[in-house]
Amino acid sequence: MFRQGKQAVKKSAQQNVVIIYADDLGFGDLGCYGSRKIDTPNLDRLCAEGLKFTNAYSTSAVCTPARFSILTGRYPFRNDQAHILPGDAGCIIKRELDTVPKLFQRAGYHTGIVGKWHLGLGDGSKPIDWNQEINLTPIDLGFEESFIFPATADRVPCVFLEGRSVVNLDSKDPIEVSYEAESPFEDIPTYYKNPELLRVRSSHGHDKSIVNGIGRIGYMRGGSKAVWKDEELAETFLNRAKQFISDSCRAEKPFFLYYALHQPHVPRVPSARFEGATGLGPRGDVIAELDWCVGEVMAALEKEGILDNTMIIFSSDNGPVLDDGYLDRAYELNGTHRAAGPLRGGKYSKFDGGTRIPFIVYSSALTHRGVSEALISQVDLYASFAHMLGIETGEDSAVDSQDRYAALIGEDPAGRSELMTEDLTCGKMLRCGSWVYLSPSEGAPYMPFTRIETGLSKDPQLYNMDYDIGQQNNIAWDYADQVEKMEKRLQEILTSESTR
Ligand code: NG6
Ligand code: CA
Repeated sequence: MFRQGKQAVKKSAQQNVVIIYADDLGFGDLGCYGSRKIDTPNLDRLCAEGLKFTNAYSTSAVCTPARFSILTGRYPFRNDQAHILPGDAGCIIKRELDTVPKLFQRAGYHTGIVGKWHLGLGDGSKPIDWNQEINLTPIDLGFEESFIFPATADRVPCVFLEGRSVVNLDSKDPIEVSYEAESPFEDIPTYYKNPELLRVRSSHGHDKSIVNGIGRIGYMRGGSKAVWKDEELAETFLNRAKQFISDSCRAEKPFFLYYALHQPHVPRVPSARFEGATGLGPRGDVIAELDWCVGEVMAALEKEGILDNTMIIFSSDNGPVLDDGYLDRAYELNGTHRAAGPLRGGKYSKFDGGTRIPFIVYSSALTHRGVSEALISQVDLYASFAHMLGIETGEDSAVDSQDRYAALIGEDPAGRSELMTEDLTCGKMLRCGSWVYLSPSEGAPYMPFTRIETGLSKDPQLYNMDYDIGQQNNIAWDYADQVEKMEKRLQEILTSESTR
C-alpha cells in the first residue's frame, strides 16, 4: 500500500466533476503551457482561473496503460494486459475491480463516459460480435451512460458504441473485424489495392482497411451506416457530452463525466471550420478544435448555472508525437513549435516528454490559483476523489492511488514524494523529488519512424530536474548511491502486493 496522507474524511458539497482527457497532447502544446503557435483561448481561461500543474504525470507514455491507471488507481504493471490494444481486444478491466466512476456512483452521482475508450470490450471469453450486445463495456464498470469509440481513431471498427451496442447497426450489413496480417475479406477497399481512395497516405503502418479515405489499423467489413465520419467526431462527442450534462441537471443529480477527446491523435481530421485554423497543418488545427470543445463544455456548464459548482480536470494520456503514421505534414509545418515544451522525448519515451503532461484543475474549491509545482500522478485521482466525496475505500481498491486532494485544490504545494511511469516497452522511470531515474533497458534509443528519442539505454540514467529539465546530462556515474537507492525503491514498488 502506498496510500499516504489519509486524512479525516469529511464530506464536502457535492460538486460535479468533469475530466477532459486529450489524446497525445504534449506539455508544450497549449498557449498556457508556452505555445506561441497554437491559440488555445478556452484552455488559457481554464488555466488563468484555475490551477496549472507543471509536475503532473500520466503513468505511461502510451494510451491503454495510462487510461487503465486514471480509471482504476493502479499502476499499469498490476495488469499484464495493459499495452496498446487492438480494436477487437477483450476488456482489460475486470468487472469486479473498483474504478473511479464506481466511486462516484457510490456517492450518488450520475456517471458518464463520452469519447475514446481503448481498454477493450467484452469479457474475452469469445471474440466480439459487433452485431450483438457486448457483455462487458463501460456500463459494467461504473458508467451509467456510455458513448464511446472502441479503441483509437486509427483502428477499426470505426463505429460508435452506446451502452452495449454499436450505434446504427443494420442487420443486412453486419460488421466484421479482423486483426489478421492478411485481409480475410476480399471485397473491402484496402491500402495497397485501392490507393485511388486515399486522401492521406500513411508514413508507417495504417495500411489495412480504407475507411473514409484513410488507411486504418485492422480490417473491417460492413456497417456502412454505422461508420463514423472523421470530420464529425469532435462534434458528435461534444454533443453527447453536452447532452449528458443537461440530462444530469434535469435529473437534479451531481454528475461525473469522463470526456475523452480523440484529438490530437492520428488521423488528424478537423471539422471544416478548423481546417487551416493554425499554421501547423492538421495537428495544430485539431488542437484548436480541441480547445473549442473545452470552451463549449464550459459554456454548457455556464448555461446550466453550474460552472461554479463543477470541478474540471483537463489533462492528456501521454506526450506528443508529430509523425505517428500518416503523411499529414505535422513535422514539415511544425516550425518552432515545441509540442513537448522543454522536455526531452515524446509519446512512447521514458524521458519526461512521454508522461509529463498538461494538467489543469478548475474548481471553486481551489484555495490557490495560478501555478502548482506539486508532484502528482493521474493514478491519484481515485484516492483524491474518495477524500473529496467522503468515501472510505477498500484496502485493495486503487492500491497505487494516493490521496492528493490537498495538492489538487492548491492547498499543498508539494504533492507526492515519488512517482513511477513507464515507456512503450514498460521500462520504468522513477521520480523522487527532483531526481529522475531511468532504469536500464534493452531497445533502440531512437524510433526512426516517429523520430522520437525513446530514453532506452543499457546504462542507468539519472537527471536532476531542478537544473536539467531537458534531461541532457546523465549524472548517474556521479551519484551512484542515489542510483542504487532509486533502483531499490523501484523494485520495492514493483514487488508490492495487491491481491487482485
Ligand atoms: C501505434 C500506431 C500509432 C498509434 C499508437 C497508439 C502504427 C505504425 N502506429 O502502434 O499510430 O495508434 O499505436 O496510440 O500503427 S495510443 O495513443 O492509443 O497509445
Ligand atoms: Ca494517447
